[in-house]
Amino acid sequence: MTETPKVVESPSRFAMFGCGFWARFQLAAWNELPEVECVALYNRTRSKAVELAKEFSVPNVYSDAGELFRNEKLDFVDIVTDASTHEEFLQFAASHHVPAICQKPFCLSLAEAEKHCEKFASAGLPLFIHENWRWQRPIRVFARILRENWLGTPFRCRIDMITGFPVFENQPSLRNADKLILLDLGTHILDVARFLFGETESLYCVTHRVQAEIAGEDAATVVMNMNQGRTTVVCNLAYAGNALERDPFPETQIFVEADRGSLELAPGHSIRVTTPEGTFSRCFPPKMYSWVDPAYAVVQSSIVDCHADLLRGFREKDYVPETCASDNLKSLRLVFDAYKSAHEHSTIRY
Ligand code: 89V
Repeated sequence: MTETPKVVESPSRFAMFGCGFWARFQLAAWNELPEVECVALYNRTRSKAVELAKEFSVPNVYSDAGELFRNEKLDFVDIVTDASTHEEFLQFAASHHVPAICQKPFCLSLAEAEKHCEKFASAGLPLFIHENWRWQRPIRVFARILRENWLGTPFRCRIDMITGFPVFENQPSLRNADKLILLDLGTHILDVARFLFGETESLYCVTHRVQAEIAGEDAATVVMNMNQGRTTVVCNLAYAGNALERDPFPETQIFVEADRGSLELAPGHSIRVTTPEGTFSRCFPPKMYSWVDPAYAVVQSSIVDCHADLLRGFREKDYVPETCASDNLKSLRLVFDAYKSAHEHSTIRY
């Protein structure tokens, strides 16, 4: 599937669909970028859109998506609703010939995601996925060090995101999600694994539900063979880290062992390079925008850099953003294959 010609010129007028927990941060992050204007907000419950529109001076509010598309002149849409409604809004965007950004997880099945990729590509419309985790500052630095090859060939990597943070308080729908941690967090972490090591040769996954009162799995371990068979990558995910001495939320911890040394992303955004000569370490904290919640900073700040990359994808003719839909499809495939592996106790080979 090839990426598509660009249709957006700056300044860019967009509408946002969804006014839940993430919408406020999404809008604040758009405000950090020049010549982007949110001209309309949609929410099923109109009052929530009215409230957010007032806070961000957005001129128009809708609870009818068809009406919004008929009335507004848009350069793109930003879909921030939960994944169960992505289908509906992507259909609207495609039929009105409007480029789209869709929040992760892109879709609730791979077939659905593939269908949208094909539909947008054949209409010559850009479709990008808002996958921000790989845009976290410490993860960008980590990837750069790995690529600069200070450490030789990696043979093992552990990526941990284990927390007891009350994620259901901010995002109550996650409590009822029958697919939970792999779809909500695994989309991010498996995408980071691809960002660091490229494509996967095989995958095995085990899942658990630790908290009895939720619908889905809240712990998962995914073991992958990556980097052309050279590196075993283990992703440990849990929203049920109930006995942690220090809860690292929302920091990802990464440890890479290579033939000439090791590289660690440790709590406090500390990057530590260890070779036979000793350990070199430095902290790479996120940029603290006025609107970020300090308890969520490294994640929320990364939204700005993710937006900037997607915007560049709309504005520059030959630029394909890192998290365009056809690339994100590869991360999403790992998520659904992880469910398959856990269900069948089987190894998935590519
Ligand atoms: O960023 C996310 O996708 C959220 C999390 C709880 C990890 O912040 O769901």
